[in-house]
Amino acid sequence: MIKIYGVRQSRAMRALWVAEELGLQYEHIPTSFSDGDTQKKDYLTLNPNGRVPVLVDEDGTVIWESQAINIYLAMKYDGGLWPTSLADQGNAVQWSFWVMTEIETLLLDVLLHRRALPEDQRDPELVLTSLEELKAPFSVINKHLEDREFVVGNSFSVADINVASVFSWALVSKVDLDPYPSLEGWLKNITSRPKFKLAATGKR
Ligand SMILES: N[C@@H](CCC(=O)N[C@@H](CS)C(=O)NCC(=O)O)C(=O)O
Repeated sequence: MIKIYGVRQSRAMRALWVAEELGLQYEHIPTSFSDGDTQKKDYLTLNPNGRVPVLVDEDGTVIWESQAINIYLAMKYDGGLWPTSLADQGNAVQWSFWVMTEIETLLLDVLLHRRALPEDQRDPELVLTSLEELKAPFSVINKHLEDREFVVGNSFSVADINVASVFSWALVSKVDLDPYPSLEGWLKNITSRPKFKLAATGKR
């Protein structure tokens, strides 16, 4: 059976979301990254980076990097998450790289320093500079979504999951999305899917 390693309060949630959307049978192994589980010898043979998530497919294929796992699952398992045209497939990869390189680190700083870290370890200046830097890429996707319902093509795909799973940190950290109404509307729509909630909370 497919195995997905990583607590759901981590980037493993992304892989759980795809697995749920595809209706896959899988085993969730809630490996924690805060109590040393990811540094154990057996785990490091799966992912030498010592991070979650990791996917072990039923044929033994091992994939790490959350967005790569999602693309792999969408490509392999029929469920409509992998776009059909080569152009849309290329764009799905493009937006997945984009969200990781242009958005993720900055938004993680906002999440950590506005919400996740203990108050005495937070740096409000870093939040302000990160939010400033995010204005340009936020405007890029806001414009892209002005005349479309989904990130790629005309239907929900792995591109929506990969981009929304990073942008969901903006919701948790209460980033003001009013200046980006298309982004905000799309994000609310995608994160209102029952399988998003199930992957994030474990509750139906
Ligand atoms: N780029 C990687 C990042 C993975 C990552 O940093 N995961 C965190 C949890 S969300 C982790 O395992 N951290 C453990 C550590 O840094 O030691 C991905 O998207 O899969």
